[in-house]
Amino acid sequence: MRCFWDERQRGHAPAAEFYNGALHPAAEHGGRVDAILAAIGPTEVPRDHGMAPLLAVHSSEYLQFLETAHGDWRAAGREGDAFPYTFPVVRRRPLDLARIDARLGQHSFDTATPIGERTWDASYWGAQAALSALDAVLGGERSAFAFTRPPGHHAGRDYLGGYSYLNNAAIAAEAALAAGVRQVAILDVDYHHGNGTQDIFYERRDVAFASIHADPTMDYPYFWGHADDGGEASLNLPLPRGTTWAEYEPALVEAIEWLSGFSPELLIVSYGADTFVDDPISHFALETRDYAPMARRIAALGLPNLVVMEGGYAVEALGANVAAFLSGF
Ligand code: Q9C
Ligand code: ZN
Repeated sequence: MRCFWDERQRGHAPAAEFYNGALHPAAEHGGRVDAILAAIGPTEVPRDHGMAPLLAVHSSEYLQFLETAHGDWRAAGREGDAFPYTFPVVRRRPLDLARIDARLGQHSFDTATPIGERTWDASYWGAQAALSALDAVLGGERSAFAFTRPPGHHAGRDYLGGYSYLNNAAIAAEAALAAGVRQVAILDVDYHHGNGTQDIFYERRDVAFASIHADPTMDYPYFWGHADDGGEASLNLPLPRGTTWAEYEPALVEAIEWLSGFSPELLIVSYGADTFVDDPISHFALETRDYAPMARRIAALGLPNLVVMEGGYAVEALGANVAAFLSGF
């Protein structure tokens, strides 16, 4: 399978994330990169598609914020990665404030997603990897893999969170529509609900979104992904902690059947390996041997498909899990 990756994506190297009242070593760290690259073999450098496909999903104000936030943080006299600490939960005035702390709070929904000096550059090239994998599929490849890192499915039109800055799956979906694809399906199999992707297409039918994830009454991102949540064309299948392949597979079959009801012409898979039993921040119980059957079920939809990388933090098993999944296509 053709795989796309740009070395500039390594520039995003967060040291820490904040939760449970303390700083913890970042789960989405650079060690994931070597684990995945060693397992997937040769990769191709993405083509630069410029800003237009990013602007089809994200607001120009948000993209400017991402590009300038770390510089503004440094100019305010701060060290290290930029973190938000105050959030405009009550929005009674226009959010056109210049102060870096106001802008960080305005565009963030958590404190796990800091902005470093090269976060923008890394995210930009990750999105270009997704667009280049889309080119490969539109050019006749059955499947292609974009090693998108940082991940994307928690990022909305004008917000970051969940280690995600640019929504790579959404950017590829919009680019596919712009290229003449009439109906897109996005299947999200990361452990966490893909709230950003759902939000971006909430009022749309041309991009159907199905997600299988940990029940948000127990797990991040809490405010999205409940069974009764969802827009014009979204399906949420929350599953309990401890879910194994025996319980996961029927949900996957349901999601696939639901998506095929939209007669999609292209499938985008948001793949997270954080459903793995030993994932350090997650609580499902899938095994490495489950990922090839999972992918074969998805491939049986018979659609041209593009896989983008989302989460997966058990670094020792990460390469094997990604390779197993891709082998099923
Ligand atoms: N107790 C992705 O997998 N919070 N993002 C973790 C751990 C953030 C996950 C708290 C989880 C974000 C792409
Ligand atoms: Zn995840």
